[in-house]
Amino acid sequence: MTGRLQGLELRRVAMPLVSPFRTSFGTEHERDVLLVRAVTAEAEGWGECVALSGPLYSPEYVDGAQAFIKRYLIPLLRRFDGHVYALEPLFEPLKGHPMAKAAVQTAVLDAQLRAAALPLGAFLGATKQRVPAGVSVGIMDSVPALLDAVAGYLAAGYLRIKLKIEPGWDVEPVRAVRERFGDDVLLQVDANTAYTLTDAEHLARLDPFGLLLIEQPLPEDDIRGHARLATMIRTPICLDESIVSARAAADAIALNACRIVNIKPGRVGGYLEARRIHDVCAANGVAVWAGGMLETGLGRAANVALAALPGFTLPGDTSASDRYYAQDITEPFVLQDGHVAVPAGPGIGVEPLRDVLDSVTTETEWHNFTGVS
Ligand code: SMG
Ligand code: MG
Repeated sequence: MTGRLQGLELRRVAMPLVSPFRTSFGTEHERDVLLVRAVTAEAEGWGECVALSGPLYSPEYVDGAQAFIKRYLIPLLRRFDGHVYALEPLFEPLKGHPMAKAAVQTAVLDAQLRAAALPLGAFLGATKQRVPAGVSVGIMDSVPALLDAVAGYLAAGYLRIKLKIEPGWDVEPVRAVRERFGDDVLLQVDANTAYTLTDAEHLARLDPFGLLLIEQPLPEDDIRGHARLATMIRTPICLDESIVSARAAADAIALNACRIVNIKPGRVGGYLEARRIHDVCAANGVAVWAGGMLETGLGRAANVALAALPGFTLPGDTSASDRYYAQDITEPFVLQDGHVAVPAGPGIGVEPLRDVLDSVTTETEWHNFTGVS
């Protein structure tokens, strides 16, 4: 699995969301996505950069990721003709920018897997053909609006509900969802770093509701705080933003800062590192699940393949395409019996719908690598 790169396309697409998505750090109305297309003589592959428009979830943002790829990764790629694993040491001297690196790595991986006729799931070690789907529900203006949204998702078949929370929108929405839909619904919450350790007593008020987990209550670098919080509340702590590498996962587990880990390949530099985090967690008996960054079908396909690995024992944020998009840029992912099918074809297993892709494209740049010795 090697292949000289003939060039790289950077493409920006603007995808309107079916409804605004509000978290503790902001509201998304439209998804401005950077796509990377890697072209070799044998095949082409796609990678989706999960950076948001602004640096609010993590330090990266989409314009910055594109600039970083252009200025720092493309010069390295011009001479690259190795296995995708060789990209990691090539990119390693450049600090940070995991989402930009992941998008490029995924595009190259997809091209190499397609050339080798190997599905991404098989490459990673997937053991399932379909994965249980959860859904992430944004902060709403009112509890009745939230209950309507949750009712709709449960009727569609989602197997787990995640509520976004923040100070002022936590205990009451959780109580209301439990009262209306009962104790059997798999329910969890995600704070996106909105609390501090001084909120421990307040967060303990979530204990009676039997949540699967509370995701990233404290700041990204507050591992010790999460370990302390874990002794003060009964709800299991899951880390998202804090888990930036397999080493960070090993440390957080050793320090008892989390019992569960959310894995997002973009946050950790790609699917190779994501696979290592899965392995570290599995070796320590820590459950993992697949996170999401409102991906289009291209990014979703790869996430679903990852979620099919054996350590992914909790439903992920691997929703159907129509959770976010009326028109996806691939054939839509659909919910069947609360599950999403793992693509069976080579690489990520899906193709963009060319007309749709072109209709949402706002900018394309082609970087040609041929003719370079
Ligand atoms: O793709 O369904 C999805 C999004 C799931 O809540 C989600 N993602 O912190 O886990 C998280 C957030 C990050 C993105 S919020 C705009
Ligand atoms: Mg999260």
